[in-house]
Amino acid sequence: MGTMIGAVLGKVGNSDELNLTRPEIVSEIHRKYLAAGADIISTNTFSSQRISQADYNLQDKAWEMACRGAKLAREEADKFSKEEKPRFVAGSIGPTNKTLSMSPDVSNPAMRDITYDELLEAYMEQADGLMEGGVDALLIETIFDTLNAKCAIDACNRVMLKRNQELPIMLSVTVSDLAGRTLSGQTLDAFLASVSTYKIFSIGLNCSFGATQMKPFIRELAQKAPYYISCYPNAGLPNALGLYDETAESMAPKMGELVDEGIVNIIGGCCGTTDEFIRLYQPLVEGKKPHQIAEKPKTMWLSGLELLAPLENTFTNVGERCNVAGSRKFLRLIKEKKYNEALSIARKQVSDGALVIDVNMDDGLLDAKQEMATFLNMIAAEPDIAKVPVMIDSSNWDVIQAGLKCVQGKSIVNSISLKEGEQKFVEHAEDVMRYGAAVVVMCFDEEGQATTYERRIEIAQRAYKILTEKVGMNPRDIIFDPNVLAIATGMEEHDAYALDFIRATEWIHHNLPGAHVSGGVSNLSFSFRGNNYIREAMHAVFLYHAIQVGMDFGIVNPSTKVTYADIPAEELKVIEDVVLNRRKGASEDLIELAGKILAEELAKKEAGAVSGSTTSETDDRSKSPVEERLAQALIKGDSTFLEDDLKEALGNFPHAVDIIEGPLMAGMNKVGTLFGEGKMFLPQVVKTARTMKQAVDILQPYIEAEKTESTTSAGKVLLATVKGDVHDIGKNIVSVVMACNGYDVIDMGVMVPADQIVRKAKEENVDMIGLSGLITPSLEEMVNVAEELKKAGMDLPIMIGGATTSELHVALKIAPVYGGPVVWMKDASQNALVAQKLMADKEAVEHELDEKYDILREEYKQEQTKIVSLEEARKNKPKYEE
Ligand code: THG
Repeated sequence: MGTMIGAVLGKVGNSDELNLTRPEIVSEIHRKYLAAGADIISTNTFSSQRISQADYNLQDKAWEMACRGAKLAREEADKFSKEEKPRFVAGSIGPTNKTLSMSPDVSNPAMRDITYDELLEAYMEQADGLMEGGVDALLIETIFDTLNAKCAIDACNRVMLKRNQELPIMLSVTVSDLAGRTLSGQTLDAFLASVSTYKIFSIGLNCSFGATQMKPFIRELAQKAPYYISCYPNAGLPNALGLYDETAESMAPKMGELVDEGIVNIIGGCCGTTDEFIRLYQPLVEGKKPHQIAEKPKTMWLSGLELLAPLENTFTNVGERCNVAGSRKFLRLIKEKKYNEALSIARKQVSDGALVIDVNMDDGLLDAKQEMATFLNMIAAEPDIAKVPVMIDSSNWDVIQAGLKCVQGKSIVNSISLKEGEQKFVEHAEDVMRYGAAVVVMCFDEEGQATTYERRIEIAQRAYKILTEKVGMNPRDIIFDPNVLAIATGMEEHDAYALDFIRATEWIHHNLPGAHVSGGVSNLSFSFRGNNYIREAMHAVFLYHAIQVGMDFGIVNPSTKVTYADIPAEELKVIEDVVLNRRKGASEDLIELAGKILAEELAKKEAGAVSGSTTSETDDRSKSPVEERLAQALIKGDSTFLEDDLKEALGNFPHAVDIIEGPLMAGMNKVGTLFGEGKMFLPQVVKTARTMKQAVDILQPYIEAEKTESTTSAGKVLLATVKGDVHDIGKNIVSVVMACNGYDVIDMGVMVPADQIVRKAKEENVDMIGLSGLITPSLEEMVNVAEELKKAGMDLPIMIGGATTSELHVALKIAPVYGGPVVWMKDASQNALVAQKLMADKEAVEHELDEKYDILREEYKQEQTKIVSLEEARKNKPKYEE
């Protein structure tokens, strides 16, 4: 058992710079932890990479910071290290301040702040600095975006290869809601799938929660992750003031429970903990049995936001429709850049039961690389699609790589083959592993496509050997595609194609242990284009036989209706004769049958027996009132009927803006509640925000038209997300609501420093200022902004909003340092109302606030004295009671 420390220094300000400017402070902290008994200390290098350091214009010092940070820890660890108690240094690598999986702009979901390659370079520089400084392990921590984490692992592996030295890689994830998802929306088991191709030493959780809240998730990791398990929580959840309530004494028994349950190997502390915590954790692990590593998974793991499992003895259908070469409609939508409609094709496949979706952008007139990235980035913002894994389909390796750089799940590369020789094949396979994917291997080689049974199995066998023995790929991550080719084409040499595919499938299933078999099923029936019934019937028959002998993946149209059992006996006989090549002349019979069926269908259509699509969905919709439908649209983040519903609602409300403040805001609040309860996760909330924005855009012309009646501005508001924080969904909604209420809004964006807020407020002579922030350090920054405003002689009203803000914090910390009114906003729907009150009678509001805050402060003081006296009482407790 080992104990370790977590992120030692706070994340406010540039603490990593201390490695260069005040090394003695950092060394002193390391010494304290070592003296407390830590076996592993982590370096003060959480943000020592050029992306985060650019905030301080210190990007060119990043390497040095990482290296010096490692050296400081190394020196102290070596001083304490004894043979019976060696001390180790884990090089801390944080998530950076940018995310690869989410858009910084709600209205442009395909946008990203940074590219995979930029991040990779920054991580490589950091890992190199850490290794140069002599760390024993690389600790990728506070992971909240799996794509960032995969990029960091990729970087570490490359640097280790370059430096010819292998170090253990430790991963530590932060779950950010009670449902156990990461901030970017992945479940923990989906995360495990995403990193399953890498060599990893340990995995665990840090930050976010206290020990109690983490326990069920640690238990899950211990059960499923085939690595050592670590856990270094915060000192409980931060309270209303952004402070931590747990003490070393109160935390230790909780950490002890994890040890006693045998679900951890490494424990330690994160935000809010100190060396004192480690001192008390140390005895907890002595002589205790460490967690026994879970067995390696015996099935294939794939994931999107969720895990696709178990993939054994089941058939996995891959939706074929998001393919520009396989669907004229999809091609047209991409060409016309109608991405939302293109997304609805993906969504329909998932709701029709596709477990994976294939995406292919190979078209001569498209920039396939660009389109692949755009579409996958757009999917990432659609949780109902992104929950499933993607199959990245291209015959151009650059396009596949571009796709891999956009997905946080464990996806499938479609495809690699031996057609350009063994060296290229190995290179591509290694790329597949370093991006954390599984792979389709086509039965092609230097001589071309395998069309016979013998060639198919010969190539599969050769590829299997190379992949498992030379590349070190897990056979479960290999999917062979023995080439589904068109049959009944009128050419005799094509007659055995399907049967040979099926025979090859059986051989692979029996002779290449662990490997899977897939095929592009719709290829089979190309010669029956236009005759969907026959095509579907042929696919059903083909799958019926191929699945029986081991085909466990198939690229198909998930919306087909014809099943094997539906096919009338006499039709079935003909189709089966063709698919299984049972007799000569069967093809001709099938062609004849197809002609007959087509003629029948035409006759039916002419008779007016249209079986058209059902209208049940529309019927269901019109049953509920429009207000309810609008709220639902927001909750689901679904804008399909938004325009119609809003037009209908316009008839029910006197003003367009009432719809925003009424039903739309009600929907937003419901989303807030669901999020708080862990029933929704961030990407879903982002979708809601986007739908809200779309709704407002639709209403905007009506609001403008109504405005001309009263052209005067209600007031001028300045909005900003404070420095150190990039979250702006809430702020953007406030901006919309305020604008709709007739206010002139000056939105300064995110990461806005105090001095700029002060300057702008003066220049523009605004009536009030709204400060927004989501993370805990923003609380401190808001106090700073209030102080700066006061120094500049201002006393305009300040509105405070954002997830970690609280009325108590405003009362205790912000209001006292400021001369004017500071109002806390529970949610975005309140701003307009409060602003109106402030404009009407600022003094009255101020007076009301003063009274309320006095009461809050008094209550807090009494609460505090209670706590202190309780602690006193505990200390003075007579010995025999213990
Ligand atoms: N193996 C692997 N990947 C593949 C294939 C394969 N990817 C592409 C393809 N083959 C599988 N996907 C499709 C998608 C659509 C069709 C066939 C295969 C198809 N489309 C209709 C047509 O062309 O007639 C649709 C026409 C339209 O809607 O416009 O048949 O074998 N690894």
